[in-house]
Amino acid sequence: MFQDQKVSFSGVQPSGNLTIGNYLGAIRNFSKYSEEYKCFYCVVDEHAITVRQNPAELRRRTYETLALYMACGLDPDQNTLYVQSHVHEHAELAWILNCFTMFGELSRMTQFKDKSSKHADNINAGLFTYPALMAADILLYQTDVVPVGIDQKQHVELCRDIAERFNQIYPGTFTVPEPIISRSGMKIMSLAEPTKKMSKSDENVNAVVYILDDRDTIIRKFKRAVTDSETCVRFAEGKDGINNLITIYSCFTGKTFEEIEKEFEGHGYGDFKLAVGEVCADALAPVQTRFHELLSDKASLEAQMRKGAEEASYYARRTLGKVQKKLGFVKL
Ligand code: AQP
Repeated sequence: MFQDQKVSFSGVQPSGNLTIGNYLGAIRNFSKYSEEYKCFYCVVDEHAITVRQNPAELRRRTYETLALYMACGLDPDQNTLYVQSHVHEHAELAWILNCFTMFGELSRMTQFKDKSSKHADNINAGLFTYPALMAADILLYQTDVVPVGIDQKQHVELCRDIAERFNQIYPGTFTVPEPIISRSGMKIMSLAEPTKKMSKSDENVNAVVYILDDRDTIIRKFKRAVTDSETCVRFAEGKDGINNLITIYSCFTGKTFEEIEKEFEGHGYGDFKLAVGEVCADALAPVQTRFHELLSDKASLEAQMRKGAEEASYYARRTLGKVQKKLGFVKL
């Protein structure tokens, strides 16, 4: 579709204030692909409504997520940045792919199990079929690579299975994508319960560092992070809290775990936590400055949304048309 240029696609839900998990696991890595790949990065608002959202907040966060994409270095002239609900082909292809996705496959998805236990009063069909919509997002653009955090790997693998199943019946329809989990895409865990993923929807704000937290808040949250009763900074089984802090420090500094252990030899956890807070705050400061500049100009953000949606629709229409034709839908 893009004359030999490979395609990268990924998305983030505007389902809460974005965390350093979203930043390190996903957004920060997106810009690496801009030179080599044709890139589509989407604010996936349709995914967000699988959990109840406050309409005003969803709207605000949709603008904010787009602004954060740009503040994290995604140039809208080099990347197609857009909002999922502005390109209706996502929902249309999702319905079709639902018919090629098995109940058993969806039942095995870890995220469905986690979210249905968290939202026991609202286990809706959308939450269950979320991976079919995600497959549609990816397959619409004949995507080659999907940069995601490791928590989303299972969904990308299901997307591959769906694409292969569809291609077996209707050969040559979809490119089968690969997930890309970068070193810094390791799972960032909650600061309060380090066996649990850091999530933007966590009710405990002290468990989560948000991209937009101010410096003092970031340092305070790291100071309070749950660790263990030892004092030595080393990565080891059972030391989930310290392992998480070492991972975060490594992601922000590029240092290996061994280098970090050496750097903090003879220092206690207090010094280490402060250092993690400081590198995190330093790295996020320029992102925050740029974010506030971008957010103050809503008209430009809307123009960007419109441009992104037009670009994305052009390609999405082509794939959806091909799929409909292969299925035998009548075209007028
Ligand atoms: N803790 C994390 N560590 C590494 N990567 C992460 N990602 C999310 N949390 C972590 C990556 O961020 C991208 C966007 O995620 P999403 O918004 O589509 O949904 P999610 O994975 O469900 O993220 P959250 O923060 O946990 O959202 P809520 O609380 O709304 O469910 C993905 O690439 C993801 O891997």
